[in-house]
Amino acid sequence: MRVTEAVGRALTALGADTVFGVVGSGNFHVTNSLIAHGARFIAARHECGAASMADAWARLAGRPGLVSLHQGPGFTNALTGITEAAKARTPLLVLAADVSADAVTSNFKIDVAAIAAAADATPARLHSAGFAVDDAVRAYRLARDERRTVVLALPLDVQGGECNWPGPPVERPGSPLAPATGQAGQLAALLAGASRPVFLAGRGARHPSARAALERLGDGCGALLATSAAAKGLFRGSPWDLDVSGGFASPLAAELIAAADVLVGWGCSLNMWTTRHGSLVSPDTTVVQVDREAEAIGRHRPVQLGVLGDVALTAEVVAGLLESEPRQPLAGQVDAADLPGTGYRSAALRDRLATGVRWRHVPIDDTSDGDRIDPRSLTIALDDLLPAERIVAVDSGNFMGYPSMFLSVPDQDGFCFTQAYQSVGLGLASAIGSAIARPDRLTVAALGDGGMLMGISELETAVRLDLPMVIVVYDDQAYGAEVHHFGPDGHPLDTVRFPDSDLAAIARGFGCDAVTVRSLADLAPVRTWLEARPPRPILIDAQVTADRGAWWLEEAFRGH
Ligand SMILES: Cc1ncc(C[n+]2csc(CCOP(=O)(O)OP(=O)(O)O)c2C)c(N)n1
Ligand SMILES: [Mg+2]
Repeated sequence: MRVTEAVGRALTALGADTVFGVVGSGNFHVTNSLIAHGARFIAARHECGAASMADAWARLAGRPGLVSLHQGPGFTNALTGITEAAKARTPLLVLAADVSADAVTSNFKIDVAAIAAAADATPARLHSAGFAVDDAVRAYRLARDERRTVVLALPLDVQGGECNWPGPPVERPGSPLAPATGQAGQLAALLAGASRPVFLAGRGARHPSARAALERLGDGCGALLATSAAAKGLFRGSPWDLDVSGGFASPLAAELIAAADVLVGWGCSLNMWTTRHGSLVSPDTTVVQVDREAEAIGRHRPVQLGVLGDVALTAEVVAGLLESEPRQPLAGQVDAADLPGTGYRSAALRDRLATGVRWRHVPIDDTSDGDRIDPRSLTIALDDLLPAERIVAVDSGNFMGYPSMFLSVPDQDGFCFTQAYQSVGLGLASAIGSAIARPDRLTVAALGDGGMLMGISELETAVRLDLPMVIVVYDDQAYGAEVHHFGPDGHPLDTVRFPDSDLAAIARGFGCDAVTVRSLADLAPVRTWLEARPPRPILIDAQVTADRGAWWLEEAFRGH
């Protein structure tokens, strides 16, 4: 059997059913082999878009995404998207064609493994025709089981070789990592004695089973429930949900998190973003980190207790320990979650959260002037207008807090936040990947004008695929992040300001519906579009006010 045939057969047998890419001669046969064995191929218009689509798709599908690339420039074009995926620990298998071993003078020759490693990805290679299936299966499993972005180089001479089909790969499912008894007991004791426990759930907790286990444990010890941005939505619907911790935290959420006496990170790195450079962790707080990877524990900040274990399983085990020695309810009260003195929870706090924890509860001084719209009012109006069953995909820039804070999402699969590399320009492609992964939901891409124009080639992909998605552009005709960062010091800003480009007209040219929005009344066509849901995107070119930088921006620049 030809190697490309065997590799496609093996990968689809492992469950690879969706492949993103741009096809050239080097990945033509392997892509067709994947298709022949049942995979769906999504042709992107730029390799970086293909990588970001696959990244978002994998985050929502919960299994490895596949990217198929031509050798040389096909691979390097994809590098920013690959780096984002690698830094976010997205399970991704990049099939990167490569020159033959003897093609030392080829224009396409680069050191694929060195570039992959330099971008935080894991290099792998088809070493020979005889071992090609083994190499491909190992690379897929590494991506899936270790949540790695693996770049599998496919040399053309190996691709063209012949091999024997070894039969479909045999799977041996692993079991979740149980916490050590001593560590689980220590955590149970800490939570039993906590007056104001707060859980911070991160990317490693993005699963309904983790939510169920954390809610059970939270009920047992009276914890308030927050997430990192990567896990936004996980506790949606719980009366104890504080939403996102960090720069995007609402004032009430930040106040409550900062007053915690025990803070437990669950599959959460507790990095500078989630802790607001540590300011959300008071010096007296006991910090605990639960993670299934030893090197993650204490990596970003010191912790008093590290628990090595799977999030859901550890929460179940600790909940069981707490339940075997329950707190004593006060006389006459039956709902333990309402008990004053039961951890952080009380009836009064529940009422305070219900009316004060969301950003839209915080009054704003609307800066809309009829010609330009306040991005906060715009986003609140969209939150009301758009169906609740949604996925919000956010690009990078000054604008990014508005959708992150004012658009609610239904669960842990409602927010696609490709910000591990802080690249501008990935948002549209990650929205497309989200829309493909979850056609049952409305995908909302939230972009700046800079990010929109950087990734614009994928607008053709969204139109070609008939994707009914909403693309909101917070259009300030500038790289606003830079304007607000450097402007106050009097620096010249000509390099980061642009003349108006009519993004609505450009989008119509691609085949989208489009509307320019200067006031809330201009959103009427969006309502009509939502009622009709035509099989094409609608782009909202929102001419936003930009008198001052967003309040999270200074926070962000401290991290540069
Ligand atoms: C690929 C890349 N290039 C440059 C930057 C630096 N940068 C950060 S935010 C930003 C401005 C983005 O402009 P826009 O998308 O319009 O969002 P705004 O800040 O105006 O809200 C730039 C250039 C980056 N993060 N990534
Ligand atoms: Mg802008």
